[in-house]
Amino acid sequence: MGQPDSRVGEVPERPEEGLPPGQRVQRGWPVTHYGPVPRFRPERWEFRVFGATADGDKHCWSHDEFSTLPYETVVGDLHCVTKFSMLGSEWGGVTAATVLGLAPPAPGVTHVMVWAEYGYSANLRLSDFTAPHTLFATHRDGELLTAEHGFPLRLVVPHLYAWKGPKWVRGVEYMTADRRGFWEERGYHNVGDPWKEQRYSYQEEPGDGPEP
Ligand SMILES: Nc1nc2c(c(=O)[nH]1)N[C@H]1C(S)=C(S)[C@@H](COP(=O)(O)O)O[C@H]1N2
Ligand SMILES: [Mo]
Repeated sequence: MGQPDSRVGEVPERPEEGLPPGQRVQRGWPVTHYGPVPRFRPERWEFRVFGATADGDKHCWSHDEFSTLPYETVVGDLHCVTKFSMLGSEWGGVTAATVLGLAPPAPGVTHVMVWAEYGYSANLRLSDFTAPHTLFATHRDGELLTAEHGFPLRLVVPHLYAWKGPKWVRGVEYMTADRRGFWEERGYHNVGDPWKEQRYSYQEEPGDGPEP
């Protein structure tokens, strides 16, 4: 553990195209999540970057402030571990790289926990988070996200299974050691690469997960 450089090579520069093994394309865009859809209250909403930041401070953006960050688009697929895939969406929003630039992590950071409403979370290797196509999305194919798809903000990590992309995301915690998120604690694979069919935690190999 604690050797992020050795893992950077595993993250593709751009998400691979096509259908990962065991997946199928379905018409439309189903809604998949655990629990209720949160109501968006702009005056209570803030986006927080905390944990092991370079300056030791917590960085917060109100919804108005977050809306002024540069808008960029990436093309990426959504692969649900239940075998549904949606290919070739254009996601618009703020790249993780932008957030990392505004709130840099401390040198020892190896992983991040992305936090959403109601305590949903997903852990990512820092190398997954810094990938150029990892994006906090407000839009898909030019349209604002609907509430059930994560409005006002969701994370998209096109090279991993979609549970790694929290809807209703509220912040990022920089971590100096790995820790399992919501589904990773409930039997899903710690890394979640769909091209390797890393679906369940029993498939994990040494180095894929936090030390017990
Ligand atoms: N907050 C939150 N985000 C979540 C989930 C969830 O349960 N809660 N489910 C994930 C899973 S398993 C999938 S497949 C995608 C589904 O996104 P969609 O409903 O927009 O298709 O959201 C992901 N993000
Ligand atoms: Mo999923």
